[in-house]
Amino acid sequence: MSEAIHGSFWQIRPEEARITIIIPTYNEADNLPGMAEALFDLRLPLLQLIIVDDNSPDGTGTVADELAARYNSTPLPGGHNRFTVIHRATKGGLGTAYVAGMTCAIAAGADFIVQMDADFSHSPRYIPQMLGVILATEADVVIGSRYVPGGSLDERWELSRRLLSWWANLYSRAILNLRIRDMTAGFKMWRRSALQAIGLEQIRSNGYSFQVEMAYLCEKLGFRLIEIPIHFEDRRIGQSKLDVPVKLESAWRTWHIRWRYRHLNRTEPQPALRGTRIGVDERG
Ligand SMILES: Nc1nc2c(ncn2[C@@H]2O[C@H](COP(=O)(O)OP(=O)(O)OP(=O)(O)O)[C@@H](O)[C@H]2O)c(=O)[nH]1
Ligand SMILES: [Mg+2]
Repeated sequence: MSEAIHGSFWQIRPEEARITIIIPTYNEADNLPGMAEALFDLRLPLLQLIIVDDNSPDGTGTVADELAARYNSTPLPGGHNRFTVIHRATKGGLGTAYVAGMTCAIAAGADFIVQMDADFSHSPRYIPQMLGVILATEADVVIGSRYVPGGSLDERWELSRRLLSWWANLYSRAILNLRIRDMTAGFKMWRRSALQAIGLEQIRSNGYSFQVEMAYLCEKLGFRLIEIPIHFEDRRIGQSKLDVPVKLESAWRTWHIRWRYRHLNRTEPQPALRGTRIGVDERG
């Protein structure tokens, strides 16, 4: 962790933050160049990007390698690469891809880690705002939320997708007794220490239930979390990977999470941050 983090971390300026973005990809060759450009255009000079590609049939892995060669021709201070590609042999699911990317980011010394989709549903323009919030509030995790006041969904999202998202949130919040509004949010900024406290090696979710398992651990471990509103856009190009096996895993995994962590008692967040949670009702 950088020297600045050891001191009073609200004195870190955003441009000094070692921030790593993790994007899992499966058939995102058409989205990736534009996404990489948008990310490196943010005024965050120490930003690093990790792509975790599962041997995508559309050649996303090759596109990623070409982009890496281009962006790494101007390395960061200290010789760090801006762009890393993790190649996995087969489609292993979103959750395991994130664990691989996050583990790599922590090992490489990232202070802040962002998880997001490749398809522009999560706009890079929110990243400086998330960073500002995490620096100013001492939050452990900032969630880009569709379901707090001010958050919204693309009008092009079909009714069936809206209902599925609404149901998934209600289902997981009720079974796991959680307060987070957007339980399935895939756009989050983590403080390094929070991911280390979770212990990524214990995560069992393969697919989208990864988001729910991580949200559950955040609340149970008493992390200081803030949901900020985002506008969630429909994917720009390509196909959704939300297939039936992934939906089924999400349904049964919620019960598995409840059973697996049944001995974990809820820890309340530090009093300093009480009342600063956005869109989170303070029950109990
Ligand atoms: N490496 C890897 N990436 C995946 C896998 N499944 C999904 N992804 C990526 O994870 C991100 C989220 O998947 P999406 O298909 O966009 O899922 P979604 O956002 O729920 O659905 P749409 O945006 O409607 O397509 C995207 O960047 C995908 O390419 C996987 O098995 N392995
Ligand atoms: Mg998406």
